[in-house]
Amino acid sequence: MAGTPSVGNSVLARIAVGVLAVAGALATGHLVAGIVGPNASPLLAVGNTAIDLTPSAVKDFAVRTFGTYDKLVLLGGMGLVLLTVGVVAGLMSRKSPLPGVILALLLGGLGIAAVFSRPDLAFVAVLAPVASLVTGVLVFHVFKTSSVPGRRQFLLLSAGVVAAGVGGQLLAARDVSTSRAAVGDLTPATPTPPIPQDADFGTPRFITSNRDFYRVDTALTVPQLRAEDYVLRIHGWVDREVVLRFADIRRLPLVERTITMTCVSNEVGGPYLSTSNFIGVPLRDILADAGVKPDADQLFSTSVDGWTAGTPLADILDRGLLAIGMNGEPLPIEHGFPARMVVPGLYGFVSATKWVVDMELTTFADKQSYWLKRGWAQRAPIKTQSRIDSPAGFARVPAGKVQITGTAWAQTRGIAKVEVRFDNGPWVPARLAAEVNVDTWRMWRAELDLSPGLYTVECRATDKTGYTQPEQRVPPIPDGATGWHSTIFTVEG
Ligand SMILES: Nc1nc2c(c(=O)[nH]1)N[C@H]1C(S)=C(S)[C@@H](COP(=O)(O)O)O[C@H]1N2
Ligand SMILES: [Mo]
Repeated sequence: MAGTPSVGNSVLARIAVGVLAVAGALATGHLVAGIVGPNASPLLAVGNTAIDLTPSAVKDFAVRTFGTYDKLVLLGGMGLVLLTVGVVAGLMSRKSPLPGVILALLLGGLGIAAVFSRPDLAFVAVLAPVASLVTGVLVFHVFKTSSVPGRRQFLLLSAGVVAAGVGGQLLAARDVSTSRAAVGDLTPATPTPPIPQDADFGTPRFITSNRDFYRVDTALTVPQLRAEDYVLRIHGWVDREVVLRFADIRRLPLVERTITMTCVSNEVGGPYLSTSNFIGVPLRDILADAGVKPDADQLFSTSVDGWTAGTPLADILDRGLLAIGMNGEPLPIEHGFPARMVVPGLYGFVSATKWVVDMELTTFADKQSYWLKRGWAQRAPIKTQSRIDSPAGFARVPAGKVQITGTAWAQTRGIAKVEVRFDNGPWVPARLAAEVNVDTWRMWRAELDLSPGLYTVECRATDKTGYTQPEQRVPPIPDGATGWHSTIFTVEG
């Protein structure tokens, strides 16, 4: 046979076998994961483990460079590497399937190890990487012992691979959206007061739509947790453990609160803040049932995906919310369905655990949360800040009266004053929109007659304690950025 120019030995055919093995393995794993637990999909399990093991500096770089697409880039990169390895193994498996089989065993083993390391996966989840491993081995083995695929066979198998992948995706999404739809509208017993007309100037709107609400989390794909399966355990330094299911929470008197959430990684002028009417139960009420022992000073919360946050108990008891709704609807899946925490005035990384399933009453001395271990602060109240929303950077506006609009926030303290200045000139006060409550952002607007030219406008806010945000720029790590936001624009002649 050696040297015979048959299809069976062509380089292209060997490459096809390698690609088919890798793609087939990933797709069958994804399909099985659709049934046993979406995050068991080998690519995702390995990717999520990689994210948790990645040094913070690399993670920061990835987020800065790829923004919201950082996870797609990671998944795509992993896929490319796997395909390349598959191609190499395909080429090497010319005489014997052994290189391919070894590759399948190694990668399958990696998937199995990753699944075991994920806190959100049950034992059955291991079936997903096992399915991948078996598929990989079979593809290499079958195509060596019989013959490599003909074109027709290859097309059929490729179609099968795509169908398995898409099927897995549909299965994963089906369950939880059905569960969320079944929850229906949420009507709070104590609604938030209506938002006054003059709370915003049009853009951005005072209430952020659920779709536009910023999103930040470490999850490679959104954790899929059905309301029916949801269990929240409250334990640690309590008189008695409390276990709440979703139905239990829903039956409690629901309150609604208008709150502006902010991410600590928001740069000066950045987009990571949004406002919503959150519906839920005050954590104070839930913790009263558990009876918190006096020694506890931290509420250590854990998400179904293993992410953790440590929140000062005092803030939790004062104004912490176990939220199940946003703007009248159940929480969107990517914002923590079926339940999350929200604590106004604290950055999300120390307070806003999504898909929260465990709350342990403990001390800061005893337990360290996810980002604390990675160099971020333990205490992280939201800093007084302001942002210019229009004109946009480098915009050209007509001469005459020029409108500068923006946003300011100092959750729990409230905004007292916002000022703007042009080209280092004197500070002039902006007009503030109606205040909704001290836990929300406040819109502002300044109108000035400007002659044609290039302008730099800056803004700064003062909160109700009399504190004015400082000029000095500090980066987000470890406890939030500071500095005045500025924008350059042109007034046309
Ligand atoms: N499970 C989980 N919850 C999480 C996070 C996370 O990575 N995983 N990120 C936190 C951070 S840093 C922020 S700012 C908020 C963002 O909430 P949002 O995505 O609903 O805006 O969620 C918090 N809750
Ligand atoms: Mo955040």
